[in-house]
Amino acid sequence: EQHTPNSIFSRIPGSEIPQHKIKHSAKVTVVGVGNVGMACAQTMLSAGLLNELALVDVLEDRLQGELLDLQHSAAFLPRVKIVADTDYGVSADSDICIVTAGARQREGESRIDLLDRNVNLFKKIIPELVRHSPDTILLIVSNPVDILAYVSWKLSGLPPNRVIGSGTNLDSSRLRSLLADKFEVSALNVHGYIIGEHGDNSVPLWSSLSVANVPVLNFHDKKGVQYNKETLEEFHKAVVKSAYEVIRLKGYTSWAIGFSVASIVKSLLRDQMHVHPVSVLANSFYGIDYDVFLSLPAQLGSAGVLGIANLPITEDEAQRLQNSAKILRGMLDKSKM
Ligand code: 6V0
Repeated sequence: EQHTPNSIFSRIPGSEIPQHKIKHSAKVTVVGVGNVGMACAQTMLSAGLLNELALVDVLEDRLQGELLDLQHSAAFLPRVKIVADTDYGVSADSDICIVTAGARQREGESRIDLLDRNVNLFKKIIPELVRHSPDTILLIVSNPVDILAYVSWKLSGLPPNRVIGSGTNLDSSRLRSLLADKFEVSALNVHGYIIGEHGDNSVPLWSSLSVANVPVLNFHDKKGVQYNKETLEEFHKAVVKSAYEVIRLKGYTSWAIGFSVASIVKSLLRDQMHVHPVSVLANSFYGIDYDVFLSLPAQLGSAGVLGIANLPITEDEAQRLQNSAKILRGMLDKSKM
């Protein structure tokens, strides 16, 4: 496979030749009907993206309660078939399977122990999903999302274009909304990516950040504040802190991740070819030469990941990205995969 860094997009080696299918009927499964799973379901339903929604969880009562509650909204939504079961048969023939199931961190539990518990859950969940929907795209949301996306790729046997983690799509949106406030402009006109690991070790790309195509680095805002690297790093810190702040205040995060997932689902189902920073198999991109999942600017369509944008990034940004990759690979090597 030809990997040409001087083209705008390159396909992930090992991915399928994309078929651009217009789907007339879209089925999505959500595994895990907790705060995040239900925010995803609600946002996708409100956006009118689905013809069928399947919910799967291990908690029978919660599942049936959420099913009834959603079904009672029928008079306010386009017609959607909604089904729910603890049995994965209900997920059959899904175009996309979203996994938000997860164990929560116990007091005193290390990240790696939590990871091993989640890996054990995924060993049951992923093969079941793929058995019932061999043509599906997996969209992983559970944390640590980059690690679990890699685990899902391995467990599923799917080509890499059909395994995606929600990654830094959310972190990037948080950054864009902060800057939109400062520059008094729509967040849609703030163009920029946070890539790498979702969360604390994510990598902001200041060199390509722009507002309405004006590069932000070294420009001034209305109050005369110059946006140098140091100022911008404060924004990155605020982005990282904001997730903890939401959890401190309301106990979990849900709405923004719900909208983030719905935006990814829209690009996939409607073959939008839109670029999202999401977690993908990063081997052969940006100097990473081993298997690891982390967020890169990825073009998404009905075939999943169509290509990775070959953004020119600085030495420093590349270094941070490669460090992020090393940390993730180290966690994978330590886990009982
Ligand atoms: P939650 O409210 O505890 O929901 C988790 C759900 O998973 C519960 O309903 C469980 O019953 C269910 N579950 C557990 N085990 C299984 C299983 N084996 N099969 C099916 N269902 C199961 O958690 P919440 O919804 O708040 O968070 C879910 C996950 O999303 C966590 O891992 C979070 O860390 C992660 N998030 C990821 C984000 C991202 O940006 N990637 C953002 C927010 C949260």
